[in-house]
Amino acid sequence: MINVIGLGYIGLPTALMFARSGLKVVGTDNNKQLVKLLTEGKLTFDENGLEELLIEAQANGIEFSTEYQKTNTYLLAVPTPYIKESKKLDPKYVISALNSVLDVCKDGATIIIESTITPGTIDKFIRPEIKKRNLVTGEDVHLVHAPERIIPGNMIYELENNPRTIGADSRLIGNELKSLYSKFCIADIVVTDIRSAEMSKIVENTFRDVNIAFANELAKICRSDDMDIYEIIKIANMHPRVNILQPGPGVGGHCISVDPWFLVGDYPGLANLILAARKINDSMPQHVLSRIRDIMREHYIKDVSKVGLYGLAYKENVDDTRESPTLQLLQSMDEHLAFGVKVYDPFVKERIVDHQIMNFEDFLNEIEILVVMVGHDHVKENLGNIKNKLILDTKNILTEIESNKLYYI
Ligand code: SAJ
Repeated sequence: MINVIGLGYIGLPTALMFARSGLKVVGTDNNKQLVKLLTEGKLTFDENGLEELLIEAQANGIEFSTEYQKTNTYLLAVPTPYIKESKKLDPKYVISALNSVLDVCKDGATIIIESTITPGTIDKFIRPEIKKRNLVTGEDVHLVHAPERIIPGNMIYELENNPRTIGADSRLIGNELKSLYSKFCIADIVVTDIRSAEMSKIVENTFRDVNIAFANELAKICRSDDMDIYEIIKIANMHPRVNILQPGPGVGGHCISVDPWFLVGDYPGLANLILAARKINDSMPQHVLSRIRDIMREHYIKDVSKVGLYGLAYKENVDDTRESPTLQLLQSMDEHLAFGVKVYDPFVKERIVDHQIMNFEDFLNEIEILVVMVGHDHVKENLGNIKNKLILDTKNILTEIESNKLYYI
């Protein structure tokens, strides 16, 4: 039996995939309400195909509980937040989950950590906890780091089809885990050591952050000299060895906007390019603000409550709002005492910010300037309803109607 600890964005889909593949799975979370809902077959976040997957996993006997189970395989998918001031990873949830596992696990159990951790976390924080109990890694317990790689919106497909990394102390355990994950993952699975697994995960997300920062910087350059960034990226990307990502209103989500900070925090003075990229991406909401100001001036609009931000999620077609560029922008407006901007997101069903309007029509009736912060399909399906507004399209998704872009007027 496998006990999956933490039933959030990563733990839940992974637990369901193991259950669907025929393994006995118990999902554990300390949130009683979540456990109750899942047991009743209800989900707390939207994801393509997740409902069907839950039904199949339940048919295969998956159980949800607040209790840690006595077994020989554990998978930890608990949050690893970062400490704002030091930019370092805060391992407190992993440590407490580990200790709860150590309280109940069988001799020789394998503990898989899927949560994103910085290089050295297992050596610095996890092994000492095991040692404190006079247990020996490699004998009493085996440690594995198997970082996840799935992208919200396409999680189930990616769980099955993305290559994976297994970091383990011994080849034997690494290969055992490779067969375990092969129950649902049909792509290549690389077995390596724990530090390489830790570092490669952070490197992947940092690579994407740096690439997006490059696009965002180019966008600012192009705006300052009246060039069309989208045309330029399109042409440059026709070169077989160039692949520049897209500029936008900033970088959100719990991964790409967070993981590079771990390298900055852990390697001060060495992570210079990475730090510069983070700063560029973090400056983008401010850049959007200056574009809004341009448009307001140009059209003699003085009342900020006539501005509507479309999208609260951190990216298209998901309801996840963590670190979203819109939230960053709202905070910045707040600091500049610019209150009253309207907000709408078709995926976000709860009111999480001031002046959030829950109905699209009401939202459009209140505003003159529509700022598209997120490229949900919903907005592309409503061109007829929005075409009379002044539009700032920060994602360059509205090609059929007239709109201002981030980078040129
Ligand atoms: N973004 C841009 N321009 C682009 C692409 C993305 O501005 O060209 C923005 C998005 O709008 C969003 C942010 O970047 O605000 C991040 O979105 P994303 O789709 O690039 O990535 P995430 O955060 O949803 O998921 C990433 C993925 N990592 C990589 O692609 C290297 C995913 O595979 C990881 O599993 C996930 O981080 C994670 O959990 O670490």
